[in-house]
Amino acid sequence: MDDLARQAIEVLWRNARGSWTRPSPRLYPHQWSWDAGFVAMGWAQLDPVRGVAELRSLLRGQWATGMVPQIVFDLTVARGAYEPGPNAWGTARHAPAGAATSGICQPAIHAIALARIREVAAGRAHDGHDDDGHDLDSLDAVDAGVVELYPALAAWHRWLHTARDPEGSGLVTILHPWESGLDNSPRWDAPLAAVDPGDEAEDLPRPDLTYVADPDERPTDAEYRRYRHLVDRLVAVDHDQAKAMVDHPFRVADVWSSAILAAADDALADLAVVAGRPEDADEHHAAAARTRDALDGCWDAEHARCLDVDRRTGESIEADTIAGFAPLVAGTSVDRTAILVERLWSPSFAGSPSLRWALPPSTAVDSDAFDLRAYWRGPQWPPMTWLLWWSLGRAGHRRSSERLRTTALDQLRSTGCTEYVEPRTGEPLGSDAQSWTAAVALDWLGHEP
Ligand code: 2M8
Repeated sequence: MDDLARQAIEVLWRNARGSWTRPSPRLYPHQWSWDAGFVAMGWAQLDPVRGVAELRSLLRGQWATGMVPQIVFDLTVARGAYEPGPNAWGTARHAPAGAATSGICQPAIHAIALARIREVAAGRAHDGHDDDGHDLDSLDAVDAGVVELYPALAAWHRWLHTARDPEGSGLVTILHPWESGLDNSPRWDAPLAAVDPGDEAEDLPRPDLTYVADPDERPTDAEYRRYRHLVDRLVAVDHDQAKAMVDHPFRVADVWSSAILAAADDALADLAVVAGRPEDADEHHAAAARTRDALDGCWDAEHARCLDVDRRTGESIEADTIAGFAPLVAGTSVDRTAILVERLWSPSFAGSPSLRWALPPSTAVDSDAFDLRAYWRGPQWPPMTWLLWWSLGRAGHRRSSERLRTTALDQLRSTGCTEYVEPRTGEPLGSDAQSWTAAVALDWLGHEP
């Protein structure tokens, strides 16, 4: 077996906690929402039924409103090992009985994941991987999983389209940088700077800093004070979304999350058919189309990028980051796809001669905000490469997508299943056993031509 495959499988098993998987052994000891989506696809390469189980366990934390929380906490983890922990969120009244959760969400990758798991299971059943009919049974079990999970995913999307987009603009509003998943991206610098952290303690607990080699790899204390203040503000309104959408101090229409939702809406339409609800498919496709239109409205033609909108000021947020490629993920016109592919391979992104591997950095290399080591401000992140690879494949740009896949595998063979990568030296950063990295490695290896 390929060494990388062996390593990735070991990481998943090491991080598995029964039917769910922590993102990493120490830094992230609970279940995270969008990590679970990627991780489910990774498990699917080993056993599609285990992939479905990952999503099912995440959904045990789904609120009655439909929201799928960013974190489902493992209450056996030592208090203080991760901050903010379960007690900081004031969510007891909202989370389902028996589950402790945070009170915010993350990008809606889950329907994409479930559709992909089914694709893997169907492919195996078709190829007849084994002689004892196990692959056929596994496809049946995955289909039963789709029937079971489809209503929960439909409710999740409905919540995003209503609670987080009350005007039906087609864009999802986030109330915390953590909701974007790209926590300290330069995209959030201006709206976060406008948040007054009030009397938030100067010496907040930062257990995360003790798990990485260098604190510069993580967000700063100033950012964390604002992160904690935003949590406190949501607790103060008892997580009332309507109130928060009016006066929460951080409200941004996030193009990257919206694009993922659009792609997930299309995937959900396919799942609706498998789930015996074909009549729902049009509604999901229509939602995706609405988002694509809205993303057109966020297009900055001069710089070939898509920009988030600060809902408090109505202003576009100028930043050159990987999120500028949002239309690729959502699906866009042939012309715009071509423009974005050119931008992807330009010296600002994967085409920069300074990069050890020609893969998109999280922030453009020639942007003032670019930082080689700081988390989402420059390093390369394998799951984001995966999203672009997947999107290019779907758009029919096979050469570009295959180039990303093979380069990403080269990178991972050198760095192992690291959380993120210093793009110039190729130094592995963050956690060294990150589940979603292992998962995308397995998915890519499963797609060897
Ligand atoms: C990072 O975010 C968490 C907060 O959600 C953290 O920094 O503590 C991000 O990379 C996020 O995208 C990811 O889901 C999470 C777990 O891997 O870690």
